[in-house]
Amino acid sequence: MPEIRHFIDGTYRASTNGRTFPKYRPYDGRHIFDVCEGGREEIDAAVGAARAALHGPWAKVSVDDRADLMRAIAAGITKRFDDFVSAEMNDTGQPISAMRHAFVPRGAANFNAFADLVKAVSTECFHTETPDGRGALNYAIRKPKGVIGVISPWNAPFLLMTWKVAPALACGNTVVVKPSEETPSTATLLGEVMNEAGVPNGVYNVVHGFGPDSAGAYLTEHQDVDAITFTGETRTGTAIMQAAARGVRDVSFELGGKNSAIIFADADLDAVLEGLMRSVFLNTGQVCLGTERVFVERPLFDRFVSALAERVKGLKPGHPEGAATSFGPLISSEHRKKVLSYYRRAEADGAVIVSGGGVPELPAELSSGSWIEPTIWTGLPDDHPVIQEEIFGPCCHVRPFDTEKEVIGLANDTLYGLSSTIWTQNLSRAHRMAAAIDVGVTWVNSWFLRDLRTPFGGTKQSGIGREGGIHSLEFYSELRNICVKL
Ligand code: NAD
Ligand code: 6OH
Repeated sequence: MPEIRHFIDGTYRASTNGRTFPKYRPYDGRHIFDVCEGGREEIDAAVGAARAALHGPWAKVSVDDRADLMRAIAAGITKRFDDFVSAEMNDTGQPISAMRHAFVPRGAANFNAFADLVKAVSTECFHTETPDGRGALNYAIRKPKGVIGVISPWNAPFLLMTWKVAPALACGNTVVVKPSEETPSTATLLGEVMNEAGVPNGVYNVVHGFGPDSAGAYLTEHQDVDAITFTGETRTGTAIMQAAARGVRDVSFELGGKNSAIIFADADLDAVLEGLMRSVFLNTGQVCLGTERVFVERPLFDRFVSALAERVKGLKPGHPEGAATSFGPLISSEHRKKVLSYYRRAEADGAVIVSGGGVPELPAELSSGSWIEPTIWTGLPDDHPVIQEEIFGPCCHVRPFDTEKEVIGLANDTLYGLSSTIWTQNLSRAHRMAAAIDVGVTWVNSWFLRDLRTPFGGTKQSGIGREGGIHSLEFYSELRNICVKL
């Protein structure tokens, strides 16, 4: 049985105590490898290596040379493209096309984007008047923040991990990554790319394990970690924030969402359907930006619901490399239990099940995978858990609305504030609505159209801080002011 090891100080190693845990492949339930489970010893070793590199060879690398290394890492990912694609596909079970066209290229793009950005960023400078008339010059410099703890989730593992590692390294920090226990492979493979690119030992480290009482918690508690960047559930963010409070360490949080799509009757219905098929069902609904609440202006409601249900019939579950496959499994049987609990609750509480609602039949070789049906409901009350809680599955509830004011109230009636989509041909209305919906990211007539220079993050319980462009550079560096009396 192959084993996924930690990557510490440029070397792959097992846990000293020999502990491992099994990884089951989501599409057929097969035990495909074991993963070393890190404890305090591995976290200490990784944080120690990161600290030594920070003050050692890495400190001497100029911004230009760091940017060149970022490009070399991106090129290394592209050179090993197929390896990253198959590693991510085995971990997540998602169709290979999503790996090829979205998730793996975006990993490389993250490094290229921050190679550009870190070279272009300026700092403030003020000429300050003084009573003696000679003045003073105030200017700011950027320094790395230090050792960054990176804790990442399983839903788009390579994209989300590199979205943090790339700016952290570009700013001169060193990192210890704790990938999700469900998706350890691409973070591990990236170690080889780092070594080939010539990144000094200790700059990029990976320790595997779980959250509480395991590598995740030990990393966040470690007092030699200067800041923590985390993507995952809001509940986990609360625990990490408590750990970060000791030592007053900074956090950047990308958390859960319960995102809305608001569809006006004047919208281009084909574009809406294409958009919603992606925003509800891409990655089997396991996207933080995904739509689980759909509000449709009443004159379009019936037509929209039946047209969406018709399109859902075109989603084909199957082997991730199957030519016809367009729909993958959920990440694990445990996550399926959670999603199915919402399916049962919706049914028990009288939802109209427009499509799906259960577990599909698959051929014998795939039947032990964590498959689930894409599901559309209508008719639930606004305070129902299906409408209030993040399900993180391939499902949405569709509800009619009559006025802008009403739908703004409905869309904002949530603890979350990550993203929303607004579909209309009336641009004034689109701008008006976008400003009124309390989220970090709004897409008008599109979804998940990303420019890596823009601020990305959530309001309310969807996160703290923004990443992307200058906002990442702000988090991953310390701005220091220097005042020189002239
Ligand atoms: P999760 O919170 O269960 O786990 C994320 C990571 O945190 C894993 O590596 C896990 O091992 C670790 N962890 C868990 N408990 C910990 C603890 N006490 N201390 C330290 N580490 C701990 O999230 P998940 O289920 O892997 O991912 C799905 C969630 O992520 C969803 O809620 C989704 O909305 C969210 N997400 C948000 C964004 C965003 O940009 N806002 C992006 C992707 C996913
Ligand atoms: C969540 O599942 C996807 C998040 C996407 C990003 O963080 C991004 O930068 O595109």
